[in-house]
Amino acid sequence: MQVEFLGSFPDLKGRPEPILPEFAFLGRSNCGKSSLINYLLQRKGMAKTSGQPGKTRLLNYFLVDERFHLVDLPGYGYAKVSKVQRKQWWGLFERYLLRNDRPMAVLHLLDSRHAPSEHDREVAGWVRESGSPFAVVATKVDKLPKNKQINHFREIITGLGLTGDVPFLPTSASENVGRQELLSWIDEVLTASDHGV
Ligand SMILES: Nc1nc2c(ncn2[C@@H]2O[C@H](COP(=O)(O)OP(=O)(O)O)[C@@H](O)[C@H]2O)c(=O)[nH]1
Ligand SMILES: [Mg+2]
Repeated sequence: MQVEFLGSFPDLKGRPEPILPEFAFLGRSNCGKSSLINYLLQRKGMAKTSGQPGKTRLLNYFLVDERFHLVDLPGYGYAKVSKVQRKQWWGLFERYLLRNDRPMAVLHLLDSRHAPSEHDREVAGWVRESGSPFAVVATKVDKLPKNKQINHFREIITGLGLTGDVPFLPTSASENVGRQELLSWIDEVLTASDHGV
């Protein structure tokens, strides 16, 4: 896999031109987004992982195999930020998701151990509203006992009100679960967009 970092952007202005489809990675801070991106790309330090949530405040763009853009969005739901900043982030997510000036798809990440939060549900609403193809990704499944997984998955599915046609992808960046499924879904979306869908 060939990966190139294209830059970090504080806002929608100045982003790479919408020539290629882009895949946005979105999730609550600490849900495992940076780890999942690094796992997917098989690059340790591509997206910054950190124990300090709320660190990534920019839209980070990567070019993958000269075929699509991967966008690492700031994590939401981190408590220790100012009201003003929180408002700015929410504005940014909403505009990013609803702008619709480019072909895009969304991977909405949720930590598989927790039921969806109010924020998760709000974001899920915007994702649906955007009309973009999306998949829900349950992260850190290695932290769940096997016999409990199905209950946690169900909690996420019903909590977000997902319909049966929404791909639901269980993953673990640390135990190598779900990478092929993620890549297949991305490939499916790219193939569909090649055909003008
Ligand atoms: N056990 C386990 N821990 C994970 C996994 N993915 C991320 N983590 C841990 O969860 C914390 C947050 O991960 P990070 O990728 O920085 O989350 P982000 O804030 O959403 O980007 C870190 O301590 C990671 O090591 C996983 O698949 N399994
Ligand atoms: Mg991160």
